[in-house]
Amino acid sequence: MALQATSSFSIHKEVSLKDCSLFGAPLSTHLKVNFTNKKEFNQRGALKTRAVATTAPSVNRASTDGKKTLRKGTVIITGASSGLGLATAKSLAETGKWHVIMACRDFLKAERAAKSSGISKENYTVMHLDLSSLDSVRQFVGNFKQSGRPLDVLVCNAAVYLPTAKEPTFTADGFELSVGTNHLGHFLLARLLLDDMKKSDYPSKRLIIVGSITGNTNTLAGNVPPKANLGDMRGLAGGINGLNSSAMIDGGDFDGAKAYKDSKVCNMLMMQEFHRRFHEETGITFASLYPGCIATTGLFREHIPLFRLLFPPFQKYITKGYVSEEESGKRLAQVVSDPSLTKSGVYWSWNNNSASFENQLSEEASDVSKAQKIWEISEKLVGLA
Ligand code: LMG
Ligand code: NDP
Ligand code: PMR
Repeated sequence: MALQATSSFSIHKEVSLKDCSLFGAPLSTHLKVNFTNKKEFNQRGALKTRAVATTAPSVNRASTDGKKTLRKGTVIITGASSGLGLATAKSLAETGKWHVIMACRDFLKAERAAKSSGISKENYTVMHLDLSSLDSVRQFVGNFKQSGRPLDVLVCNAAVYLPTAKEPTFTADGFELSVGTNHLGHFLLARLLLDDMKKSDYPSKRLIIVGSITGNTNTLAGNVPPKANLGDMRGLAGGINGLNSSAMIDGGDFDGAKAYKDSKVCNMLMMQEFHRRFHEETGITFASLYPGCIATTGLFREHIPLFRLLFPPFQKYITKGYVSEEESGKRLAQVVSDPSLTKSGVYWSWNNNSASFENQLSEEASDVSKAQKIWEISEKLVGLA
């Protein structure tokens, strides 16, 4: 069965209403739920087991009481100036175990956001990154490498959503803005930073790409029109530039909401393709997630005011899919650092008790040949092949 989250309908035939949580009914038992015992899996506990196995002792530093402690991890979070990214940065920073690189397009906004959410200075650094420019992505990678910090976890979180746009807009390199930013910018970033992650001696290295329920057509939310559909990817192959090709991946007419959902499908497919290509060789954990419906974030800034007014109560009281920014940040922080979430190739979701479980992706979002094809086309578009 393909329940996307407890907070959503599955549209699978066998699922009855009582299996769904739209109206708060309990989760059916065949859902694989991962109840994490936080005390059992705290970072120290993980270190004890890992310290034996690791061959890279520099991650362990002797503390005053003679016990070894894990060095502070370094995590890059794109789009950490608001919403989910900011909440995750806060959640990780306040553990004192992470240094967060806030990779943001608006330096001042990010600094202000970090300060006003009370993230202490020693736990974060803001670095400029505009994902809608491949030059900026390369520059960011250069700057990060120069900083001399190791890279332990990369979180591809930033996104734009342009549901009311009548005409496409484009990145500096001429790609339709939502797919160009959410998918292509992140694809180049992750590819260029993979080597740094390989080199890191941290016990659990992770590359996380934020996905969403709305890109998954095996759910009710994924069936609200316009639906994600990459087709045969002729538009992507043509450069999604609206000139000699369509601005849409499938080659169709421009639709901003669809472009966003398509970009999320690309995000989820790329996570799996990274897993297939690099997990065994590098030991890096590749993961994606649906953090819940964070109906109050800046993601909906371009939507009409009436939608912004009604969407949060609709999600809170009707679909029950709503989560606060704080709760969503805790969820993503778990995928970054929880020692029990090290499985690679997984798309995580949470049930109503906020317990994580491995969710099923839609047919398209788990299509191996599409993933391979997008990888190859994207390599060409961002200048890697
Ligand atoms: C497209 O439109 C746009 O064209 C495109 O530009 C882009 O924005 C895209 O996906 C993004 O959407 C989709 C459009 C058509 O959807 C809407 O316009 C609906 C907006 C819904 C958001 C808010 C709904 C507000 C409802 C009122 C709630 C008020 C809150 C009160 C809380 C108080 C509680 C005590 O969408 C469709 O075509 C819909 C097709 C899907 C049909 C599924 C129908 C299932 C119905 C499920 C429940 C709906 C509510 C029932 C109310 C029950 C009352 C108790
Ligand atoms: P927000 O708009 O609050 O956050 C998006 C972030 O991305 C902002 O910090 C924004 O920067 C940044 N960003 C946008 N464009 C660029 C760019 N060109 N370069 C660098 N950064 C950029 O939205 P959310 O927090 O809701 O979204 C975060 C992630 O969560 C996205 O991947 C989204 O798809 C996903 N998601 C969200 C859901 C929700 O319900 N909100 C549900 C499922 C998934 P700035 O602050 O400068 O605008
Ligand atoms: Mg959707 C049944 C559960 C459910 C869930 C969990 C979401 C999540 N949505 C659900 C249902 C519905 N939505 C229904 C029944 C409708 C028709 C009334 C509906 C409509 C709707 C709109 C118009 N929903 C939306 C929109 C948006 O513009 C949002 C979007 O598609 O952004 C791409 C959105 C979302 N609904 C969600 C989530 C998580 C989103 C937005 C964020 C995202 O996927 O990143």
